[in-house]
Amino acid sequence: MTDTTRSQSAFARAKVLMPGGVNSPARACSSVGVDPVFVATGEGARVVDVDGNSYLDYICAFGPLILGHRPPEVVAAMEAQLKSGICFGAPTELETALAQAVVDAVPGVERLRLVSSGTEATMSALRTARGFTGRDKIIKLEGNYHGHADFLLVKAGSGALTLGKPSSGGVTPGAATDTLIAPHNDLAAVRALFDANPDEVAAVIIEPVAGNMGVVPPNKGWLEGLKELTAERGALLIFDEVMTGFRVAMGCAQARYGVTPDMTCLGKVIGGGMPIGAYGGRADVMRTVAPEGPVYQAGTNSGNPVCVAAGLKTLEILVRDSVHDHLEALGARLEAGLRGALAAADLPGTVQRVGSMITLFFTDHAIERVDDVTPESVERFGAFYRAMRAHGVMLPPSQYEAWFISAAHTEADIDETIEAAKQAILSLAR
Ligand code: KE4
Repeated sequence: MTDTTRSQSAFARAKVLMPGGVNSPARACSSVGVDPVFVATGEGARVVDVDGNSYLDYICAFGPLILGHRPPEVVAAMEAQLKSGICFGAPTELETALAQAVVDAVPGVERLRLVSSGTEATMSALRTARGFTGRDKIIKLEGNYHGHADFLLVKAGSGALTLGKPSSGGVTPGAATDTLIAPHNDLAAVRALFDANPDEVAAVIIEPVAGNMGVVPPNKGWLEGLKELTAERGALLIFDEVMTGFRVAMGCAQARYGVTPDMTCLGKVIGGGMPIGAYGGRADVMRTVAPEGPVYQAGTNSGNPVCVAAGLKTLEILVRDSVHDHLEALGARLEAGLRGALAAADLPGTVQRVGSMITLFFTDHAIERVDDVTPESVERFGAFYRAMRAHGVMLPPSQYEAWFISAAHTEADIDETIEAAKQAILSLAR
């Protein structure tokens, strides 16, 4: 039995001061029937908790740590920047360099604005789309999570779904009134919303590979159909690539699937673990953003040089070391191992993966939309999570999250994970 004495007292103290003892509900472990452990250090593919227990880490900070914990060259780049300054409230050439790297890599981004989180990126992209089109309504897909802006916390995924509150308290009817919802992977339903709201929809925002209801790849024709439909109806197509950006390919999901959106939201990987976000797209659309245009958006830490230095070095390493090829191989190895573990235990399960994002669902059917996830799967995932943590493997604590593999993971780590999964799944099958 893993000793978690110090984590338990740390959790007790934290809960006095912070709601749920966490600074993000996604960390609360509320749906997996166990308390969170408090992390002391991270190195490479591993984290160590305050009781000294070591775990192979597949949270990877929910995506940013594509190179693993404390990659030496990224840490060195941050330390070097610190010798010049932390933040200035004035432009730096570093920001221009990161903007150039994103524009060079991402098909749909001609110009962009750096911000400090994925929430800021999506919120600002949608304000820009509304300013550019002069239209009020937006379409989002059920189970997609785009951060916690009021009008996006409607049928949201990730922690909102995990807590069973996909539409948040405190969001007024007025705030959500222009947010239209369709089931994910359902083009007819999106078309029907356009038909019912002619010339009123500013944008469709979508996770091109959904990661916030677990990993749900796009059905054949889904992305292409949305591109065609939005163009036909005068709306903008926004890919929320906060999670998939530079994770599933250097050109993001839009390059992997060959569908170029009008706008793109980024975060996570482009900050190398530091707070960051970005929104960008067609040059004509981005001219709508202040100070060039009427859509206001600002931020004290936007383009923070230390964050940008970490992100720039991360993107450089992704290319130099062909990291995505390595991640694809590790992802395929883990996927095959999990499928083998389910078959050996004769337990129903579905493994869904895109590159180094992967989720094991305890269902006997594929997951194409959020309603395909069953209460039994959520329950069984909780038991699986607890068993895996007991075997020294740290998964994101929800059936509705993606697991992330980093460049620091090795084949041996993957094989150790598969062995742990075999034991965990066998314990479920009993
Ligand atoms: P942040 O505001 O958390 O930086 O980004 C919001 C966001 C936007 N779009 C997508 C596709 C996202 O996945 C996210 C954030 N992802 C969650 C994990 N599923 C972050 C973890 C958390 O909320 O603590």
